[in-house]
Amino acid sequence: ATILAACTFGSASAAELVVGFSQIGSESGWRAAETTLTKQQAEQRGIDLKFADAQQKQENQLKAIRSFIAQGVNAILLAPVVATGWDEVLQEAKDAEIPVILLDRTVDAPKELYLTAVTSDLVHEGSVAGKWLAETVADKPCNVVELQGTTGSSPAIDRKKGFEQALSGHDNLKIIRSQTGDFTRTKGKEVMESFLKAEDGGKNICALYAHNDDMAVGAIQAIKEAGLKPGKDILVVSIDAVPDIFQAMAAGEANATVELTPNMAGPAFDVLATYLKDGKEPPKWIQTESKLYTQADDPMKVYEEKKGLGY
Ligand code: GYE
Repeated sequence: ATILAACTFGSASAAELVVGFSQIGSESGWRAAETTLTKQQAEQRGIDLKFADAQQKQENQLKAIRSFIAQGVNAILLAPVVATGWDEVLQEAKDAEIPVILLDRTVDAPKELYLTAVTSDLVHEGSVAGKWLAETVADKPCNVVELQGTTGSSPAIDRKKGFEQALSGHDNLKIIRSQTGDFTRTKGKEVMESFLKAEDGGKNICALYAHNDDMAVGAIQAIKEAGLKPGKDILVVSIDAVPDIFQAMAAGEANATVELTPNMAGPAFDVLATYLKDGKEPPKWIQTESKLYTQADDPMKVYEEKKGLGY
């Protein structure tokens, strides 16, 4: 069922497309940029984007998807807040012949229930961060604290896995505390404060690994308020490469980040147009790049470059 009778299989073009986007929320600077870019990409392609912000609640995403199905949209974009609980609603979309494209996170559901997933290699991101830390500390004993992303989300699960894989074999590196900061600055600061209190004011902590830059920026504040130097007393490595982490790097308060592009919608809309035009199924995974940035990469120059890209 589609909104526009004219928009039947094989004749759909971007000009006629109505796409529902179930976005998680705006918990981080990265996600806000993804939303901005998705709206820009839809605008440029003449796509009518129906946007729904779930305030980080899965039940709101399920409601939004069912509403999109009832509206008879031509396709659905879904950034799934957690990895489980999607099979039923994805089956309903499939039964309604509405293709679903996953953005930036994956789901534990049969692959035939969605058209494709546009994501980075989340395990690889964690291992890039872990390898950087292992090389940086060499064989010095280093107690690591970890701020995890949203509990049950594929990035929290996979970034933890990749980081631990990179640390295996380096017995001098030990993760002594690990807790979710829900990908937000506020929670990242709060949890880092508790880590510092629990670890003798932070004297016992050599490094922080945060699953995203926003939690790292919050934690940097907590480290400073505890009278320690982030980036020196406690090394800081995170993921996303949002502008603010480059400002922290330029100030010597953060050390490394792994880049995640916020432009997931561009590739998604490209494969969707091809699929709707001639039924050509894309691969089930469209992988975006992961690049390591450190203080050696002229952080303020990168900051300026990033400022224009949706941030
Ligand atoms: O790293 C974080 C956002 O799903 C991979 O979600 C994405 C993550 C990203 O909250 O900033």
